[in-house]
Amino acid sequence: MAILPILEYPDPRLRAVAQPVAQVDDDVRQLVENMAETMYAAPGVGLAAPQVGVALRIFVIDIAGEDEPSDLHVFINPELLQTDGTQSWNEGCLSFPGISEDIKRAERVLLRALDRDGKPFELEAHGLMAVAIQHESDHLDGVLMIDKVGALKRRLMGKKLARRQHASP
Ligand code: GNR
Ligand code: NI
Repeated sequence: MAILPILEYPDPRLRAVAQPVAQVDDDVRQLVENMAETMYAAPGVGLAAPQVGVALRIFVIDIAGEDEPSDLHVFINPELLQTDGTQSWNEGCLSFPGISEDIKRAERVLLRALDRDGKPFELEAHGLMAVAIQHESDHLDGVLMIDKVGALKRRLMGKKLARRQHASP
């Protein structure tokens, strides 16, 4: 197991469209384990492979609270089948440290993906789980939080990030 470095905006690797996993083999399972360890260490509620520099369609999510048992979900080659309704959530992103913004997304999603064994499954999700699935799915297509906010907020985000990056060593 290993904790992997998380890429931060504006790293160009966060903008690439990730490729489907051809075969869920031991290398993929090793990557998934390392992604989960990296997510828990951060800590974050989700992590997509492009955030650790791997251009593959994989993400992990665990929305369990601190006082709850962990509940790791692994998604390989996910496909959003349906989305319904709207909700707004104050989102963060490990690739935008120190930033959070209200972002509007679907309230319910239905998706199909492969699990750690390469077995297909479908999942219907609401609330934070649905938000996290959409946030991570966006990462696989090179879409980031900053793309989801209006022009004014985007400028403010840009300034905040520039200030942070200027301040950090
Ligand atoms: O840790 C994270 N928190 C979060 C909060 C609200 C909506 C989405 C997220 S995902 C984020 C981790 C991350 O950057 N995943 O790509
Ligand atoms: Ni993110």
